Amino acid sequence: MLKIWGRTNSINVQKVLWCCGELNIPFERIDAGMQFGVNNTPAYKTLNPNGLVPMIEDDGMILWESQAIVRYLARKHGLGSMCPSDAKACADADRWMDWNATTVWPNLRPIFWNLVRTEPAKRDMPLVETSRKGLAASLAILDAHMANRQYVTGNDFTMGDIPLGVSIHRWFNMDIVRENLPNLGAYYKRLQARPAYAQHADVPLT
Ligand SMILES: N[C@@H](CCC(=O)N[C@@H](CS)C(=O)NCC(=O)O)C(=O)O
Repeated sequence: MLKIWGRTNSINVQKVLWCCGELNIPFERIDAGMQFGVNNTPAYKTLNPNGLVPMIEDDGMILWESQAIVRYLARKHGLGSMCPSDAKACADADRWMDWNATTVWPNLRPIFWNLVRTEPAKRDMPLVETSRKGLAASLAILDAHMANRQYVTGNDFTMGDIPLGVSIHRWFNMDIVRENLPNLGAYYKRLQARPAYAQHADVPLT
């Protein structure tokens, strides 16, 4: 059975858990990271020298990097649906996954870490505000894109929605000023109606 190492409150682990839920892939999960440790043990670092979660073991293969894991599982279990079989449609999903990692996440991460995982007296609020503005500018691009589609690549759910889905959940649930992005709000509601998203991604921020 697929084995997943990672704590359930990690944004990168949530991508993998949600993906498994969408594809009905049975898995065994081992708590690892932060208070659980495990990821810093020599045994773990032999498998993943970065000492980070998530990591999976599937049919004897070890794989780390959340988006590589999502792409692998989607291709293996959801070719033609979660992983579009058409090269152009697949590139479109890939593009939004990369855009999330390179454009959304660098601004989202400092807001999340300061507001959710740092005690008030130690928060870097000027950084939170700069990042919040940068994030809002990126999400305005996504909002405009979502004006005439159900999911990020069109009217079907694909792996392209997974990294964006976990990011927008944080944006909608952090204690920040949010610009009015109605198409993004509708997209979030659509994702919330998916049982696997509700179970693994749309959960309290900790
Ligand atoms: N690029 C990696 C980043 C992995 C990463 O930063 N994981 C964090 C959790 S989101 C981690 O392992 N932090 C250390 C810990 O939990 O102890 C991926 O997408 O998988």
